[in-house]
Amino acid sequence: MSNSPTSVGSFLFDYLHGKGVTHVFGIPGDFALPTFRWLEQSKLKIITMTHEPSVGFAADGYARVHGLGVALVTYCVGGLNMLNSVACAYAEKSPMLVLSGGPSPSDRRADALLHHKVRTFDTQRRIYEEVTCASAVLTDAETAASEIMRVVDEVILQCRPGYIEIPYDVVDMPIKAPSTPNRPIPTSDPENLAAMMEDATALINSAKQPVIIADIELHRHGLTDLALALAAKFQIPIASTLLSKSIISETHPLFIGVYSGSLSEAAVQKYVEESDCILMLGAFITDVFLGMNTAHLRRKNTILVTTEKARIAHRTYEQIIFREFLEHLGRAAITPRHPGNLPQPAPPPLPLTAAEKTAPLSIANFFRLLGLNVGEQNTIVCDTGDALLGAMQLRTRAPSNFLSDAYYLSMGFAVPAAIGVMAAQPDNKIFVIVGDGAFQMTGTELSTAAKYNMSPIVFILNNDGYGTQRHILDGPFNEIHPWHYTKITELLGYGIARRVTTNGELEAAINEALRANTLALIEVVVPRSDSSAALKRMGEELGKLRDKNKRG
Ligand SMILES: Cc1ncc(C[n+]2csc(CCOP(=O)(O)OP(=O)(O)O)c2C)c(N)n1
Ligand SMILES: [Mg+2]
Repeated sequence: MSNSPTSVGSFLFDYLHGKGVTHVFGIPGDFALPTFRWLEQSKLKIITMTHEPSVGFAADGYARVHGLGVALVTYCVGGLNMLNSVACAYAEKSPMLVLSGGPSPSDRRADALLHHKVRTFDTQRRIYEEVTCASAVLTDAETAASEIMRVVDEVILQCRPGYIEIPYDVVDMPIKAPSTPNRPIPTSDPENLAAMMEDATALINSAKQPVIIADIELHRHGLTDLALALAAKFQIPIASTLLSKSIISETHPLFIGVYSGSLSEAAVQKYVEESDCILMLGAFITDVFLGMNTAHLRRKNTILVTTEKARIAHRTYEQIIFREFLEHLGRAAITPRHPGNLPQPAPPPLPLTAAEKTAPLSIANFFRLLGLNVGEQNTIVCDTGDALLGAMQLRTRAPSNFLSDAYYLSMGFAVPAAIGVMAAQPDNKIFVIVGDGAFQMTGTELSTAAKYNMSPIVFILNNDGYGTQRHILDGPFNEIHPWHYTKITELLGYGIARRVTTNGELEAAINEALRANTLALIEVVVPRSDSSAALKRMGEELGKLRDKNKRG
């Protein structure tokens, strides 16, 4: 791609194609239509959706399993509508690119009162600055190609969203495609890295029970295999977090379970919190990581390394490149461990007994039956609420086949994110787990599954309202209108739907859904008072915290 005549639009989509992008998610509008035309003529496929928040979640879901997701929307009404989804991608480090149509340079000069304009022509870009790592408005065709490359490369490097606004006329302008610059690869400060390796080796070698918490940055930056190799070499057990669940195969012999403070299984919490050397690799130390601040971790026992931070106990090390740290640690003089009896996170689920088949459903049995049916070709996309907390105990079968917005925790993530996952993994059967409340936010995006003949299995956990909120503070505000969820397939004219209230009915519905070559929606009715063990623990811990605060 060098110095050949092209146009801004053609260059943009060729460049994205070269970065491995196969699909773009979007909704058109007049400012974006010319860009849509270039997209349609490119090698990329278009998936048009029903609502911009869903476009953002779809691009994010695609990015989480494929790398670099792209959303194309129109100016302000589209871009600003999508903001929450982009904020989610920013908070959870997902590499997505926002392309927005925009006014032309001559509109800007005339200061016209153009439709969709909010306050100034730059309002949308300025708002996006808070949720992106790089942005550009392509008002000048001469610099458009280098600006596109700068933003896209930064998104890939930082794994955070980027923003490119494309004026509706500039996109058609002819340009010469520049040659792709070679970016220097950043390196660590050698002395700091040597000092850190010495301190890390000493702490690990002196520890009785080292443990690795493998968090999401490993996955985002393609470093999971390096972490896994050093864990295997030195026989150090590994936990994941809610956000990184399944990046390490949950059937790996060194895997001990999902850690999230007191929300974890007791044995996992005990193992991690009794450890005298916790290697937090790529960790976001958020309140969710800390089990809603119920964790008991002592900083003197921790090694924290991310793309942004390197710290051992109370000492920080400047300019340490995460990849180099992992490579060096893998070669360090560390004595391999004999970890002995490790916590067994989730025992293999037992099939239903005859008596259990007619019993009413519970959240625990929903996850048990799911566990019996999840295979290597299934990717699970989870929404916020008990869908997520209950899934903590679910043992997945293949690496990186579980995703959720487990830190930003925006409801409405799962159904549209699954659209992105299905575009990226057409051969996998996708399971969506979503609460009734969250489904009411973006569930109608199943329209897009119908439009593109996708066949997910969507489990709506119907506990008659905002169950999670009820554990924190109950009131009439946690009630929702009870929908006839199974009517949605009728509305769409696509798919099959079942409402199940017993274990046996759920088992039959799952079997039917696995065979169906279409969308299968299963409304799983559970008692209002029921919840997963993790949600019960969260309610108890929050209650204790409230009592403590009341006592002052
Ligand atoms: C977009 C958004 N709005 C509000 C919330 C606050 N919130 C967190 S959980 C929850 C209730 C979720 O209800 P549902 O999807 O039915 O799941 P359940 O808690 O019942 O398992 C709410 C309102 C949120 N996380 N995201
Ligand atoms: Mg609910």
